Amino acid sequence: MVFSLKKQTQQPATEKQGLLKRLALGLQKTRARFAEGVVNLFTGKKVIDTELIEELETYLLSADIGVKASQELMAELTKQIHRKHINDPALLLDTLKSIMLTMLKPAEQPILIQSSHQPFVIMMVGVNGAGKTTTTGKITQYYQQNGYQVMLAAADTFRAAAIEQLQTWGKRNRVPVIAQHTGADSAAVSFDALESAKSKQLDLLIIDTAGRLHTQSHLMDELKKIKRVISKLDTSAPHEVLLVLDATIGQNALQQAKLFKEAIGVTGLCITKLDGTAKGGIVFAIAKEFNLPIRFIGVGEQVTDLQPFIAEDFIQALFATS
Ligand SMILES: Nc1nc2c(ncn2[C@@H]2O[C@H](COP(=O)(O)OP(=O)(O)OP(=O)(O)O)[C@@H](O)[C@H]2O)c(=O)[nH]1
Ligand SMILES: [Mg+2]
Repeated sequence: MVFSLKKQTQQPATEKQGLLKRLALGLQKTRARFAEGVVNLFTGKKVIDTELIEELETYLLSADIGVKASQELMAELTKQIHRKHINDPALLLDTLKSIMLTMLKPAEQPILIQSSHQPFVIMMVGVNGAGKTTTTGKITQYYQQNGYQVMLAAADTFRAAAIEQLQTWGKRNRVPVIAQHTGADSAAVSFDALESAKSKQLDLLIIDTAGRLHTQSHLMDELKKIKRVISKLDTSAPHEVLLVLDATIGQNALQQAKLFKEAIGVTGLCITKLDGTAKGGIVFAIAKEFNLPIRFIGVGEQVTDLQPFIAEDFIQALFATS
């Protein structure tokens, strides 16, 4: 049986409104640089001419949407202008939004937690400071609220502070954290955690790993070792390798995603710190360049600032008017 959320509860409208508000707040910087400029451009011009098209492209690039995604958006927009005989710039906005939505939609794929995997194992990976541990904590709460029993594994054994940071999240959410001493073998910690989660029949095990550069091959090998060792207990584990990408690095995120994907087989992405950047357009570049689901996005420090990626909500928040 496959289900995305255990408790199939209807999300109350007020809660949904609250999340949309947080999302809009989190995308403020990208909206200020990009969306507001585009809206002004479309409402301020009388005709659709080359100048307008060029200005639009500049806005797209300034938000780090990237060359490939910008070109595709522009080509599709030009096509629709001709096909639908649009000659009023004010009518372009809805067309642009719907083209953007089409680009993002394939990346909207929540993690499908399968009850046949007990536990379902998520492994968090990414460079230093991308937001892996914080995201682990927030995801824990998200899944708990949806009826799952969660366990955490402190496989970042480099620093004592890293273990403590995860333990704090564990205490906060009242979930067990399997940890060893600093310098312990991260694969051994992960193995122990999976064994324990299995015996306790928990639903979800999240393994927090140490930050590493995609160029450090010995550290990438360590991730491969974790995968190899836990697969001895469950041949299908890990069921999700979630790459956490920091949005503030803009286009560099593309290179990170490419190399992590090649090295260890990433199955999903989480894009954090969208609140700290005007480069939120990177979400489009990532959706365009990679055939990878964007599972979650982070738009702030609070727990509700980590949200499942929903393409419609993202566009709505990006162009929110107040
Ligand atoms: N503003 C903002 N800050 C975030 C977001 N996600 C994470 N952070 C912050 O980013 C910083 C680094 O987060 P960590 O979770 O410790 O990052 P990490 O990837 O585990 O780092 P290492 O373990 O050192 O590799 C923390 O101060 C987080 O609060 C986000 O969506 N928005
Ligand atoms: Mg960490």
